[in-house]
Amino acid sequence: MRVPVAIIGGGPSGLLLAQILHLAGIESIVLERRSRDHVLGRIRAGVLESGTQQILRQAGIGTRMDAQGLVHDGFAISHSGTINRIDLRNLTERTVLVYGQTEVTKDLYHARDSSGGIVLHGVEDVALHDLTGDTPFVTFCHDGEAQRIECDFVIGCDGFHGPSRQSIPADHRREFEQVYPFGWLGILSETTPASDELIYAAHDDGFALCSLRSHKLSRYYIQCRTDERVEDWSDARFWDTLRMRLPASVADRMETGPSIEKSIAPLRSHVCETMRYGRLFLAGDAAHIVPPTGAKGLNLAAADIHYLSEGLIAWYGQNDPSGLRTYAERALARVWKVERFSWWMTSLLHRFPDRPVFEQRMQRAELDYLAGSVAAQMALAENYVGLPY
Ligand code: RFL
Ligand code: PHB
Repeated sequence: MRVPVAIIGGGPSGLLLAQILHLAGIESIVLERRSRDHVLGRIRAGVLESGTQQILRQAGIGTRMDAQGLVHDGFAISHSGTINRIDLRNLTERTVLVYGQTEVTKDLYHARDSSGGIVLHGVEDVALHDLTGDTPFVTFCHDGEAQRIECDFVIGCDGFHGPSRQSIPADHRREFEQVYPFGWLGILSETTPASDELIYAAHDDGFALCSLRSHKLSRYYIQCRTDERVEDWSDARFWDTLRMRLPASVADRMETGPSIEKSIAPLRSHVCETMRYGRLFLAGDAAHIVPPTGAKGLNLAAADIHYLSEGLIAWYGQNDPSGLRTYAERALARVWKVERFSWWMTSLLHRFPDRPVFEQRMQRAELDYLAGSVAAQMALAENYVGLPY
């Protein structure tokens, strides 16, 4: 089988690229290890920058997002019994949209089905070959049969654990990583959200976040230890810990109920340089991970796909290789800025187990400074709504 573009991974990065290429008349195939139900069952990101919304609209999948997404003009940061609002709209004249990754992925699958594009689910043993030649190929197993796809380009959209990044020889890539000494325990519950806007709470006991998916569906996170298991956390224990970490005015009127999903995510920062090797291009979590505190992972994945699709469209449309040649450089320039912001927000709001007392005081001083300085709030807000393209 031969297809112009072989995409490994059917998460948001892979599906978005397939959709944009389809609109430009470029055929692709998406190879996904998991079932569609599994991909759609993963509860992840919730906040879309305005630039990401624009990319999704241009890709023709903005209708449901615009109808059902919740526009957020600001969010709150609480610490030491105080709550301070970051007024995104006033500070930046921009806003963010609360619309779950699950919904974005659903919209992308729907578009893929409507266009008759192929997503092969349940593929195993994906391997990438001849990446520095003119006709790379991908081998894999599907329905018990060995298969081979020849293509012009292989796009690695297979997340942090996928095989694409590892296919770049070690002496051609440099990886930068920081693993944080805590994770996030998240739950979804059919309860009225504690607040119309997100609340990021820094507390001596640990970080907490109140988020939502709709007026009836709440998403909450609490910082937990990396060695903890979901089974150790009953719903009652989760709610007690969450309430303790929130300002009393919020905790006292909070609706609680059974969780319908509960999971623990480790936190890491990771960047792979380069994002290109011959005819292999990496995008999204395959190339970089940010801790979720700044709500940036999905947005950064959409930015990669924006740059990469421009390069591929110029290659096929005008025989112009410049976009592909500069892809890694362009994408990484944004990646590092977003890594910095996500790392900063994580450091500001979490309790680090071994942080020296002096640094704990620095953290508190920074939170106080942020609460009282429009300039500091502006720096936070312009990153949160998304750096310009
Ligand atoms: P994904 O979503 O991991 O998809 C990769 C796909 O590749 C498949 N795959 C393979 N397929 C074939 N063969 C193999 N050998 C394969 N190995 C893997 C996988 O099954 C999967 O389907 O990466 P992608 O597409 O780059 O998308 C990235 C985003 O999913 C991620 O950055 C965000 O979810 C991060 N994130 C957030 N991002 C935001 O922008 N805003 C947020 O508010 C936000 N909150 C979050 C988050 C991530 C979280 N977790 C669980 C890490 C909150 C959390 C808790
Ligand atoms: C979410 O709603 O899942 C969410 C929101 C904001 C974040 C991270 C996750 O920073």
